[in-house]
Amino acid sequence: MAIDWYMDFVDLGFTPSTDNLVCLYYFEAEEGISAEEAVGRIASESSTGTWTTLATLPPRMKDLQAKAFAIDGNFVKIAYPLGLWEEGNAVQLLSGIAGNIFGMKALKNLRLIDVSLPAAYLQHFKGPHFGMDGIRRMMDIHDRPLLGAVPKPKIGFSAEEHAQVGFETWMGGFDFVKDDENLTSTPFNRFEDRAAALAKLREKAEQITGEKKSAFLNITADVETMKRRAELLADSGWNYAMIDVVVAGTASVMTMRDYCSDLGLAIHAHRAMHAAFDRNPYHGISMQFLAKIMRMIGVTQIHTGTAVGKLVGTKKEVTILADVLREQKTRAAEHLLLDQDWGRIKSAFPVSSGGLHPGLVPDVLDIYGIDLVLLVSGGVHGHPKGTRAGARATVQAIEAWQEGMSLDEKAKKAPELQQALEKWGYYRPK
Ligand code: CAP
Ligand code: MG
Repeated sequence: MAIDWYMDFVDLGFTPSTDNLVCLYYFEAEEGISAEEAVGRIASESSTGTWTTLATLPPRMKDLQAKAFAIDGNFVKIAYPLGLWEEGNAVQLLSGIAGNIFGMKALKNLRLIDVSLPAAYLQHFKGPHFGMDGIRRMMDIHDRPLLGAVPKPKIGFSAEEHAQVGFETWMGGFDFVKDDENLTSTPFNRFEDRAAALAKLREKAEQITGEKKSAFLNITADVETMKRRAELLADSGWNYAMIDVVVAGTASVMTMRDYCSDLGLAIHAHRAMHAAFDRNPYHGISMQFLAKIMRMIGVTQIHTGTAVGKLVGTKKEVTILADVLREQKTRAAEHLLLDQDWGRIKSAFPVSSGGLHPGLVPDVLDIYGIDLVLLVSGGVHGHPKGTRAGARATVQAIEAWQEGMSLDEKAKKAPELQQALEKWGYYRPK
């Protein structure tokens, strides 16, 4: 009598229907396990199966089983019937396609690369409240990247000191002041104090410059505290809230998406901790999968890397991430990406950050173009003449790129850029 039934989850002649969810995985089977058996185990454990055959099965079982239908070397595509999934519950989806399977003894490695979400599944999600167009209208910025900086050191300023650095950042021509991921509310810099101090100086900077200024204040905490902080932000005239979406968790992002949307707040998503599961190319979950789930839930923007800055991430990866967030449709690319039609779901901005300075701005813009939130932090506050000059130098680097001029050429008439290049040149930090 058969002990297991993994092969029931493999059908290499199967063609997915338009309402199936399809996942692309990279897998490495353990010694002694065939590729077909390995993918059958993945399909089984991520849908309806258990490790052994069962005495009784309800009649609907056949219709709910996932099917591994295409094996190409170490890559497999698995189709999941729509009926497996609760409407509008992203957390439940992760418990299936990104759950137990990563710990199976029969696999040496397993990586979830992408999921193709059918219209029938997406219809239960709202996606981003604003979209890139909505944010551009809200900020009145139409022909350049959105620009922000995190006061550095990451944590240590009082609320007043933090707001002063923020003011200098705005006065240098930047649009946003961003909290760092590990700054929430500390005894020396309470969230409420920071929000109030920044709001006062935001008004001053707006009056002086005639430009719209804003901030990404980090509300990350338990959900009830996040709600209170979001209300406070809306009450003091802010239009964004920031959440560390990985550490806060998918469920809380779902709750806060609606809460922030009702308050008219966009969501800046920081991805701290993502590299714990996306850095190993053979195991874990890809960043593009995280980005896709976050767009589906409805963050306004999420960090996607720089390719040239201090943190890992290749140019290819960054380009795919930008497409996943910005495009209405993405076309499959072998072993990298699946087809996706976002339908009525709005776009989200990629955010490029980490180890940037004016000398690297053209490289980042070559990759992303202007539909981008560009964060330059150490590379602004470390400018020899201070924050305001550092922000100016960054704006000048963007202008140079837009004018098709080299930075060295531009620097002849842009002293702040000249000083930045003297300090950092085209250095790529590690
Ligand atoms: C950038 C940053 C961001 C990283 C996160 C930092 O500062 O604020 O947290 O960009 O990485 O603390 O490092 P610098 P990613 O510009 O001073 O490096 O955007 O890749 O998620
Ligand atoms: Mg940071």
